Amino acid sequence: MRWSMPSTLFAVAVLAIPACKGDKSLCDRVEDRLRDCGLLSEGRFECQEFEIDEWDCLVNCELDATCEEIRAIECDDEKVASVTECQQDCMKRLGFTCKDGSEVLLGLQRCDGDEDCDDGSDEADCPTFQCKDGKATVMQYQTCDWREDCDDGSDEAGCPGFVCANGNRVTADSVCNGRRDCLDNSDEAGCPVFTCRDGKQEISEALHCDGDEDCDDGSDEAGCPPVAELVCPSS
Ligand SMILES: [Ca+2]
Ligand SMILES: [Ca+2]
Ligand SMILES: [Ca+2]
Ligand SMILES: [Ca+2]
Repeated sequence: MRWSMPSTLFAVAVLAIPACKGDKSLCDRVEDRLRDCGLLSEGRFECQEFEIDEWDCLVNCELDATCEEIRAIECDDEKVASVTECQQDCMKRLGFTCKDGSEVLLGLQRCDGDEDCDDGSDEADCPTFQCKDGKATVMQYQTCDWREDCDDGSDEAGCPGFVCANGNRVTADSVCNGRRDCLDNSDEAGCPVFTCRDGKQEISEALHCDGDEDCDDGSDEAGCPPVAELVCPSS
């Protein structure tokens, strides 16, 4: 059986993922666990969250493991039976098993318009969306995919994201990220700024301590905490 995702804690930070559970975010819990086990260097833990139930479940399996087991997985790329079993259970419960039983996919790979199963069963019997004007029916996965598939554009109406001043839509995380995502730059309007050491140049606060020098004098990266890295004992 094949699995379609890597599943190590540190990959969370690199791949950028999951949802919140309880008071602490998954990223915080991953950071705490890696630190408790002495597997993380000092510094800012770079980790981004987004919501995939399976990922949350997969990571939790590893969070429950002992430090020794986590070290084996993260540093030595070893499989730990109890963690693997737990993760296979996550995929069975939350994922989609191809009809021919050959593969288990992430739930979001079901009806996403790409055939991921060899037998194409992940794209069979998928829901459709009726355009508001009643003229056409498109696939559900074509709603909120940033392309107008209905003549009246109703498949893209009311979708999440930020609507630019010119009416275009960009993802919610485009707002105040220091990059121009709307052609009219309205996604960066009124965002906090960082003043470079020369006192003249201003850049987006989002670019302060982001690892790249954006001020001409590089002062936006001066005195920033280092980025935490995975530490593997040499023994
Ligand atoms: Ca698919
Ligand atoms: Ca669309
Ligand atoms: Ca932006
Ligand atoms: Ca910077």
